[in-house]
Amino acid sequence: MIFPPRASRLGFARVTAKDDIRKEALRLGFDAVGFARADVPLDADYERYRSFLDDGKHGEMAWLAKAPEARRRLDGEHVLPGAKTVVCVARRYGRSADDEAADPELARSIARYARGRDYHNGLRKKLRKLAKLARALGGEARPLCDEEPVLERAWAARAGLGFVGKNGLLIVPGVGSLVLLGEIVTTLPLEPDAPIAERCGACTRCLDACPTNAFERPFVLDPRRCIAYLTIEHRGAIPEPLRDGIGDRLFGCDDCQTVCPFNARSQRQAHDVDRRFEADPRWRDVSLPDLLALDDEGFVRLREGSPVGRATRAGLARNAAIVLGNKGDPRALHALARARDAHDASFVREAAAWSIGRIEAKAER
Ligand code: B12
Ligand code: SF4
Ligand code: SF4
Repeated sequence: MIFPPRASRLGFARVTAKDDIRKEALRLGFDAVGFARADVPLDADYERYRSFLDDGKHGEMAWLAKAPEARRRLDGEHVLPGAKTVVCVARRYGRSADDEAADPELARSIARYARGRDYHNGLRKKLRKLAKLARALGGEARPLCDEEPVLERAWAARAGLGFVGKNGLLIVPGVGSLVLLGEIVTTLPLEPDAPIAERCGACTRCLDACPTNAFERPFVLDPRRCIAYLTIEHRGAIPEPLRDGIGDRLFGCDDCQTVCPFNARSQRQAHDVDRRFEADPRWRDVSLPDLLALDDEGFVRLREGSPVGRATRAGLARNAAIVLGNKGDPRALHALARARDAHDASFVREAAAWSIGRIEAKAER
């Protein structure tokens, strides 16, 4: 349903509330905006999410099992009483291939979304402004960004913001999948946009490129094999058969997006990307052996304003040990031996011993 026409805030054009919100979202710097009905539950996606949990695919991400109903419905006590519309937005973080090639070496082993400053604060600020406008237009509104139990991709797909590709990511036509999603849920009844048909065709590049074979089949990921899960969310030892596939990835992974033709096209074009996504210059001064030996004070400095703190101090040391082992450089042996003998986390000591074994075996060969 279209909200009744009304005079714009400037008073010289008659526009709808939906147009006002769309324009404001674009003015705030979002790259795409879509509108979905919030009062029709996400039944098919909810069923997929339930079987995901039943199969234990959430691994150690216990928080994914909390408040399941909120994932199906955004109204009532779940997110916002009387919710009628979800306004879904996407913010691009993928920079041009030339810009990324100039990033410090260590930054290039960090997933693109996490190389710069933590995106949450910037995104939340913009979403709060959008929610303020929805309130000024007469509705209640609540901004959401990664902090609520919401199936963000499923809502974004319903809102026609893009389509879910075989790599499971939301792909925005003309922009690609290197985007972060956010929403505002509002009681304003705004006309929904039509979903976009999936456009992968016969392509299977993402499935073929995944270094740890994390896709069970097209569209269906087993997070427990995904490098993003293993290096960021998983606490403890990383299963040995998956270590090789981690290669030089220290934090997160972008392979199933790097190979996607929808991103290649968009990375060739010049884009206005928030400076907060540029690689943090601090990565020039940090090495993998530094991460192995990080103490609490050093970790606090490193995580300041950076998303990498989510992996925890010991998690970063574990990841650094595995990357050093995969690189096979004997110059790392001294730092690895120190970590094997003295690190306070047993799984870091074990990862360092594993890496030493790999480097020595390589040297013998
Ligand atoms: C937990 C989580 C993870 C976990 C698990 C991911 C997973 N696939 O379940 C891990 C740590 C592995 C992860 C990895 C990454 N993540 Co993550 N993650 C989340 C989080 C917090 C919840 C996802 C969730 O609920 N998963 C449970 C499953 C069941 O739901 P789902 O993945 O959303 O899938 C639904 C829809 O895709 C839908 N669907 C729609 N159409 C179709 C069609 C078919 C045929 C099928 C089968 C399903 C389907 O079905 C599913 C159930 O509803 C979301 C934020 C959020 N609140 O949604 C971010 C989010 C999905 N992650 C994001 C990002 C950026 C990443 C990484 C790229 C980070 C990185 N570079 O390392 C990788 C990408 C890995 C990948 N190929 O998916 C972005 C994705 C943006 C985008 N363009 O899609 C999100 C939306 C965060 C954000 N606010 O921007 N992530
Ligand atoms: S993020 Fe990396 S490990 Fe995870 S599914 Fe994509 S390619 Fe595989
Ligand atoms: S790489 Fe190919 S199959 Fe995978 S998401 Fe992109 S277009 Fe779809």
